[in-house]
Amino acid sequence: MDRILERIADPADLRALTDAEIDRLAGEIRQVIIDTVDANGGHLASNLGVVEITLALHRVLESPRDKIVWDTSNQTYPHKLVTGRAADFPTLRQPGGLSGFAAREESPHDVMGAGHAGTGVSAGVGIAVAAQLRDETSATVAVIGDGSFTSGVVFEALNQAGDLGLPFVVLLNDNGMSISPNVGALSRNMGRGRETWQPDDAEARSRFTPTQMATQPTQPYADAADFCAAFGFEYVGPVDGHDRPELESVIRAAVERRRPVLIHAFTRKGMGLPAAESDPVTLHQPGTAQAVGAANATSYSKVLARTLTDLAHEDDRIVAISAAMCEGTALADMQRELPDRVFDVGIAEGHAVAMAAGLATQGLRPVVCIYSTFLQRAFDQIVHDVAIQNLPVILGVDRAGIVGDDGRTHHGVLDLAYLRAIPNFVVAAPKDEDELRHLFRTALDSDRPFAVRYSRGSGVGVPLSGTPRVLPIGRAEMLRDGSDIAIFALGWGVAPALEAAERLERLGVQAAVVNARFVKPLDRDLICELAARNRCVVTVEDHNLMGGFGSAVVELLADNDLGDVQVRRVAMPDMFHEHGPADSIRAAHGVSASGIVDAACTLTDHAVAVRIDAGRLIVGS
Ligand SMILES: Cc1ncc(C[n+]2csc(CCOP(=O)(O)OP(=O)(O)O)c2C)c(N)n1
Repeated sequence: MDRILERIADPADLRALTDAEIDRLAGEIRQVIIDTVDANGGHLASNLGVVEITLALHRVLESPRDKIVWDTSNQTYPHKLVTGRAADFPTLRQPGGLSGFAAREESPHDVMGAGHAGTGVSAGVGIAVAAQLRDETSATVAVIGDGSFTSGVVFEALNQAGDLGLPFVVLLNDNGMSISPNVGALSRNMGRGRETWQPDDAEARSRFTPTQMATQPTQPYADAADFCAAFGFEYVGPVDGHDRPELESVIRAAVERRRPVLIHAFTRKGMGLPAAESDPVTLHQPGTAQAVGAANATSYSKVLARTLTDLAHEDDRIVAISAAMCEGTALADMQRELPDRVFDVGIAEGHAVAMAAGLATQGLRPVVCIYSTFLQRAFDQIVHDVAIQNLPVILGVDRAGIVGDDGRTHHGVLDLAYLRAIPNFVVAAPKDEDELRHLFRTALDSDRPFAVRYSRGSGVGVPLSGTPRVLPIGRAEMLRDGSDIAIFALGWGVAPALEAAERLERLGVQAAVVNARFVKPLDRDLICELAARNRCVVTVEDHNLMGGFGSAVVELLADNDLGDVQVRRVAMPDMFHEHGPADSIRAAHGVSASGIVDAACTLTDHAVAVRIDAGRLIVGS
């Protein structure tokens, strides 16, 4: 039988389908998503849960004239499939293929790109205001998950939209889950009753016929309605987020109100795939078999969680904080052992850091583990609440560097630039998972604001040596001496730097290799001494060029009258990097052992003449 999906070139085509055809299409969409994620990895459970919401929205609204903003946008696979991208869908998350998120350049139906949670309602407010300014009558709907709804920025947006009385609909997709079970009072109170809602039980479902627009919701939903009313929003719900005809009528009515309306839909994360319904945490974003980092080595996150747990058993001042990422940062491991010492604050990175500052004022030693990319949201709290107060808050900057398939919204290539500019901070990166343990011990011992950045995935596979020890702050580690060139490497960069030094040696070039360990403070004496001696320097890091470790070295040399030393910085160029396997993304920009060799060979000053000719290394003149 021909697939209906093949007939959907544009969302307008959905309106011509019968109910039976639409139901069949929902099944086809689920199957395509399951098959594609199986091959390419990606967000599975979130997408299976929004199939009916997507179909209802696209049947009622006329996208792209009407605007649908997908918060976070990791749940846009069904949307992609019905907006002309079904044929390209097998390329999802592949190099050069479709993004795993909404992407403005991919389709006019992706009115706003995203990847970070909580911004969709604000973008929707901007779009609705723009329509008003232009006297346009198009509708604006923002779709947001209950996990993302915990982001503080959402409330700022609701507050303004309600005040302006904008014609604007927020569709809250409430499945009770963030990546882990959702946390917080709002989720608990608004979600009351979710337990008795059963999408596969007709009798239970009948209790969830949508509240009519003008009808007062009954308890327990009065809480949700009161919450919305306080923000100037009309509350509709809860509605069954898998009952497409019902959703269509509610969305149509809400849009026609031409005022702020919040539709509260209950959905089941992973709907339609029993394995995803019963384990939406694991199947939130299953990966592919492709490993990140050394095979059989433990991940940096897991090593950190183990270390922190061990240290926390001995030191009751240690507490850990996660912003909705207990699984990803592995703090879930610590939570299982020391549940009272780990706080999941929801998708609230700014709050996480400011809360840590508060804890530190009371003599505790908070460790906040956040992915580099999400830490961007807490920049002011890092400056204002941690650094200016000079409080001993430790930032575990997870997923630092290129992360791979999630692409440009998720790469952690800016943290050095924004952290090393902040007075009072120590900023460090370990060369391997064992050093990660020592750096955290050092951070806990230091009584200072301290950030440690580490890569996604496995460590390099070194054994973990005994009890973590305190390292001297600001001291680098000389790994190998050499008289022609000095390679200063940071974190991830150390392993390829050592490999490059060996290859250079075979070419007759003696390279010194230094594990910088600290970006701030830099080891001034060692770096200047080696630079002065070799006159040729290569820096290596998994970060963008601008403001990174290499920039710090160049500044140091200039400030110490070594501005004439030749420097090549191996780092990612000043751009947003696409999705694909992390190693290939880095290698495409010379951030690899070969790239370091190439960079070294372009330095004109060193003792052995080595040059690149037509892509080949030529030793001698
Ligand atoms: C600022 C920010 N912090 C953390 C994340 C990681 N993250 C991606 S999806 C997600 C859970 C979102 O839950 P919800 O919005 O309820 O959507 P669901 O997947 O349950 O449909 C989290 C925490 C993020 N994308 N952005």
